[in-house]
Amino acid sequence: MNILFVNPNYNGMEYISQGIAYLSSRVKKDGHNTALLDFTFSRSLLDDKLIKQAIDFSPDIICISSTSSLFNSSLKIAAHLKKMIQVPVLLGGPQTTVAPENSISKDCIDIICIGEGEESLAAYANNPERTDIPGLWFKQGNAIIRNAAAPLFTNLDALPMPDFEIFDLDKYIRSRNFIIDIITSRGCPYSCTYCINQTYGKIYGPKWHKIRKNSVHYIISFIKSLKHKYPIIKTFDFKDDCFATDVAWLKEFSEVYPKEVGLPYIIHMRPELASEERCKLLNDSGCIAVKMGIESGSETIRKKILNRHMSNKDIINAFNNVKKAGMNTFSFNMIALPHEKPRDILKTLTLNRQIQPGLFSCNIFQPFEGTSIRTQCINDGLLEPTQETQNNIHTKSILKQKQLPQIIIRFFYIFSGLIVFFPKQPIKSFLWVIRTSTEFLHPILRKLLPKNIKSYLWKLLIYSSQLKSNKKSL
Ligand code: B12
Ligand code: SF4
Repeated sequence: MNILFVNPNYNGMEYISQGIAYLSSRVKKDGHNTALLDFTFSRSLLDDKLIKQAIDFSPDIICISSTSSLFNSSLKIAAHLKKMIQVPVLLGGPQTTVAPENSISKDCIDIICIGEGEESLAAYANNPERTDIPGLWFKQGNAIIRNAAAPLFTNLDALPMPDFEIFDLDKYIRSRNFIIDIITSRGCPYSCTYCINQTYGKIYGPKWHKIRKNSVHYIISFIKSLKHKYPIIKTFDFKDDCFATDVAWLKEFSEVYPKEVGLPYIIHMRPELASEERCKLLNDSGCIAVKMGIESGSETIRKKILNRHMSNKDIINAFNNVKKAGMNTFSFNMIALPHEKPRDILKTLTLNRQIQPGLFSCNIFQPFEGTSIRTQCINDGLLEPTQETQNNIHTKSILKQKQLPQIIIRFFYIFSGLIVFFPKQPIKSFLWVIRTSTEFLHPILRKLLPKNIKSYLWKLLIYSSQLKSNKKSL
């Protein structure tokens, strides 16, 4: 069967979709052909060149991978492709997992996938007549066949190595300053109220919260093959929800990685896990930067609204440990959280000011479907149940909160970097304000300017921060 994947990440961030990479390698293992329409570098959802590629491939099925932010783009592409290629459209990814009913209700979608899709897609490709495939929902006339999710596979090493060749990898690597992303695990032991891991927990039960990890051997073999094929790669970016949970794994990795790979890498971790021992293992093996979520500087909001139980002291210690070990830090934050007051936002910015992370991001909170925080927003009268969540993280809050008017949110959004970095890091704070101010002007600027000024400023901020760390040799 010819399987056409679509990455609707139109004009988006240049990160590899690990989901598509794993799905493609899994179906190739069973002898199917795959191709990808990747909108990441495209400036139009109706890109003629890409559409021609799709027709030339003559697919038997169109497989779109979508987050909630990309749902509208996915629908536009699906509707357009359907006019030209009369084959079923299968939509999968976080969007269908968190909002299956809404997703299957759209005319241009024929099948959806709930949860992890490797085995479901392989089963469909091997027998497209079946409608009892675990993990897939099918439209049949006016009826919908809703099959339960496929059982969670526990041995990640049993999956063939992800198919990165399906992407224009050279372009991805160059566009991100020679960094490439990889994932070594699935699942997260925590259950923050705004995160998809809660939904996965409901679908798969407690098994989901027990992290499944690839063996060190599997990961090193994959990285070595990538490094061999693409010697331009300078840094690996591990996109795991929580990279360093398993100390035994980390010890083994930190022995093998420097000898066998020897390139700098970046990870994401919970602040509670940033012990001196873990930080040393990470730093000694080549980790140059650790990204951690602070999310809110108010302990009450963190505990009661976000289900994050670390104290401010834990967070400060975590950032100190990472810095002391010699690595750069990156903090993630959200503003305009439910019931947040201006003084809570100030607490978030003040905590970051105290910590002085190498880089920080501060986005406007969005209540994604399927999360318990969204249900709470609806129950508390802050949100209409029918209100869809799109990607407004840089523009506005969709919550109705009298104590936090949009103008205040915009003020904090624009000046957050200034509050955090000035005067200690004046250039960074200045660049931040330009970047956040242009987010609002982005739609206008995009029409006026030949290039995307926002993305250049953002890259300048990130790379100026990473350059410092990249100097460190292993
Ligand atoms: C890496 C990552 C990113 C990267 C790359 C995204 C990408 N292309 O995958 C970057 C940095 C770009 C990113 C950005 C954002 N992200 Co992000 N990101 C992740 C993260 C941490 C890992 C994704 C991953 O690689 N997973 C592993 C792979 C194997 O799983 P997968 O992609 O889900 O694919 C599996 C299934 O979904 C399914 N599947 C997927 N597609 C398809 C298609 C078909 C046809 C089938 C059958 C099955 C199927 O099968 C796959 C294999 O099992 C996830 C959290 C998570 N644990 O998933 C958040 C996550 C996807 N991100 C999220 C969010 C909110 C964002 C942002 C809005 C945040 C922001 N501040 O801008 C942006 C939006 C970006 C966008 N264009 O949509 C949310 C999405 C929630 C939602 N309802 O959509 C997640 C789930 C995190 C969370 N807290 O809940 N993100
Ligand atoms: S720690 Fe991160 S990945 Fe885990 S549940 Fe919380 S937000 Fe999600």
